[in-house]
Amino acid sequence: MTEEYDDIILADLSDEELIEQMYDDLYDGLADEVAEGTQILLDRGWEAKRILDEVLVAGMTIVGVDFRDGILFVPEVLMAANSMKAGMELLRPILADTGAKPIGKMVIGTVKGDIHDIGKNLVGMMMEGAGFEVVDLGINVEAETFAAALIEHRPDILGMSALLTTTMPYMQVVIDTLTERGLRDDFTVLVGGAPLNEEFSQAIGADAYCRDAAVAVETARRFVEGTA
Ligand code: B1M
Repeated sequence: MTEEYDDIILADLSDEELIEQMYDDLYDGLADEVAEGTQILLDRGWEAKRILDEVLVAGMTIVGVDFRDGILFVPEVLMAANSMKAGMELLRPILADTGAKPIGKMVIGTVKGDIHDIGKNLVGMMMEGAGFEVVDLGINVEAETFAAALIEHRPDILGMSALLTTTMPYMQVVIDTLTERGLRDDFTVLVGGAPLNEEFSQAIGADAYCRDAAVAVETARRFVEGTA
């Protein structure tokens, strides 16, 4: 998909052309261009959530398909991920902007062995936007670290993310650790990530599986309000 970009002026493109170009720029790992395109769409009045869903997440889905099919490899996908993050950084203040008092607190992290963090970051941003205080433990988080953070921060919700079939079972290790410490019932445990499903969530003793960031927000809200 690599093309010559020198004479493309993003601001001169129509919305449709710009989005196509941003898919290409994301695919090619051009972080500055993805950020510029994101800013142009914001300036044209696009809602942050729409840019996220229709441009950044959709663009990353194209990358994911070619990664799966062996057309793209880790270094290229890493650059694509960094480009997506460059766009997300511009959306973060808008998505996280809520004048309201926090309605709850969440500790979130990607489990041990797993370094995928885009989905987790997105969940964190959307949770902040919905009025939650979010403590992000980052990637590759051990059960002990989760337990220590829960004791320190006393959140309402623990959120765990895993993108690999090989790392999702570690969520069970975390839950077992909390159970051994007598902490499990003090928190709502929400889990998410592409390879998970509701059945898995129930099998490991989580409270709910969240298909995406919007579902995570809705589910967290219901648990905090006691309507789950
Ligand atoms: Co990886 N990778 N990757 N990768 N990577 C996947 C996940 C994969 C499906 C690609 C593929 O084959 N099609 C595949 C997993 C296969 C499997 O296990 N079933 C895979 C693989 C195999 C690998 C490596 C093993 C590759 C290798 O080294 N040979 C390696 C593993 C590294 C490790 O973690 N130990 C690896 C590495 C990488 C990169 C570093 C290059 C990069 C990550 C960069 C980063 O995150 N900073 C990367 C990427 C970018 C991907 C894909 C292409 C995109 C993931 C993503 O960011 N999606 C991915 C393919 C794909 O999913 N299409 C792939 C966008 C994001 C918004 O969606 O993360 O699903 P997602 O999050 C969603 C929901 O899942 C949910 O809400 C989010 C927002 O709506 N959600 C939650 C997520 N977490 C939640 C937590 C919650 C609630 C909801 O808590 C309450």
